[in-house]
Amino acid sequence: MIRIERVRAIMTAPEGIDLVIVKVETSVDGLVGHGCATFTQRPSAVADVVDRYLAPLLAGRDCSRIEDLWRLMTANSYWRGGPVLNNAIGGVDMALWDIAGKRADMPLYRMLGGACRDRVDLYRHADGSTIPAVVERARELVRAGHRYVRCQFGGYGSAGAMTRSADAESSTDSPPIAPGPAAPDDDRVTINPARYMALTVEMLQEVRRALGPEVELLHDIHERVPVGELSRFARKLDEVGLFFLEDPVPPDQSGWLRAIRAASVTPIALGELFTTPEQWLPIIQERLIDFIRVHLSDIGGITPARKLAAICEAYGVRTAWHGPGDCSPFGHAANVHLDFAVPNFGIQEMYEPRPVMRDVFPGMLEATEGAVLPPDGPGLGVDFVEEEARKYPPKLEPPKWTRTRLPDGTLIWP
Ligand code: GCO
Ligand code: MG
Repeated sequence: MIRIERVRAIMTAPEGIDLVIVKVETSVDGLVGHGCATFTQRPSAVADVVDRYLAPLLAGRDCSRIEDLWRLMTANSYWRGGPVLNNAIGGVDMALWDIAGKRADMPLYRMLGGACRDRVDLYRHADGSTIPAVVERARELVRAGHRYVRCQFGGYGSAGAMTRSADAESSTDSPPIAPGPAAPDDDRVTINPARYMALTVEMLQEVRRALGPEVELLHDIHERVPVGELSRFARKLDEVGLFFLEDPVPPDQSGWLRAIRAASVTPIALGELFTTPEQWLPIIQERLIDFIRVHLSDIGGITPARKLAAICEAYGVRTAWHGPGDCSPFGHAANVHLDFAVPNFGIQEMYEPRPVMRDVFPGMLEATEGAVLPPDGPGLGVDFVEEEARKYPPKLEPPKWTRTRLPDGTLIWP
């Protein structure tokens, strides 16, 4: 039996975004696994759960009993769930799958049933503070081979969108555009939902005109609009023919999906903020969403995500796992392995990493012409150079964009 010897969390920020990596060492010299436990808003809380609670719980146990260990880690706190506990468990879970793949000398997707497709298509973000800038960026992505492009005008909620020169002044208050959480921002940032919706419809129509009918367009509302106004907005977007509209409602307002569905035919992707089955089961069973886009480590890793994918398959819902900048290459790899293995894959979000990431995470999955090919290394297929990671200490400063307000000062509730 191969035992778990040591479990540790390592925080690092090579791109200025705090990442949390979990490293699991085993009784076999050199046999280690890694996982992503990134909760960039509260990284040290996750690291503490890993180091103080999960490490002693797991030491000495059989590393092959992934399902049982997942249940043990989850039941062990008695009160369960939430992004802190789930990320800690999710990071360990990915590391255990990584180890299982290395032992079998197989890439993870082959252990999960093998490839259902030859490549995994990705979407990247075309962001800009003017409509021509968004169109130009979208064109560049298409020229580089992308078939799916997500378009945002002036950041989430369009606070930084410039339509007249007078707007340029206020553009310094612009909220970050993805992978934005690390960008500077403060409480003064406000969003005007009516302006955002009008500008976004105009922007998406422009992009559609410029790129033609074949490119798939996506847009992230990022829970920035009062829920009662979403039906009208979604209906206006119907003529653009979006691939999907992302995260219209916060997790506690899923009841509004029925109204949006009734008003519009635009497909809906939801769930980057979900952490528990109670949040996704009813809306999948009622077919109120077309795509599930949970963040793998936020729901507890690969073990629960496989089950979620299978439930979605039964209801005709496709996957679109969350793949932002605040997700390490281990998290992106876990997404992609599942993307290959599940029949109901929809699309994968993957941000474009900076070159420094290759020094810290050798072998990280890279995209060519808008897609990733089947990874061939065993397990997740990504490595980790701890000494490099230590050169980029975490900032431990929560991003400020969650302080965004409406013009009257009301806090936005994402
Ligand atoms: C997306 C996102 C992210 C989130 C971020 C929060 O990629 O669709 O909405 O950019 O804002 O992950 O930390
Ligand atoms: Mg999003």
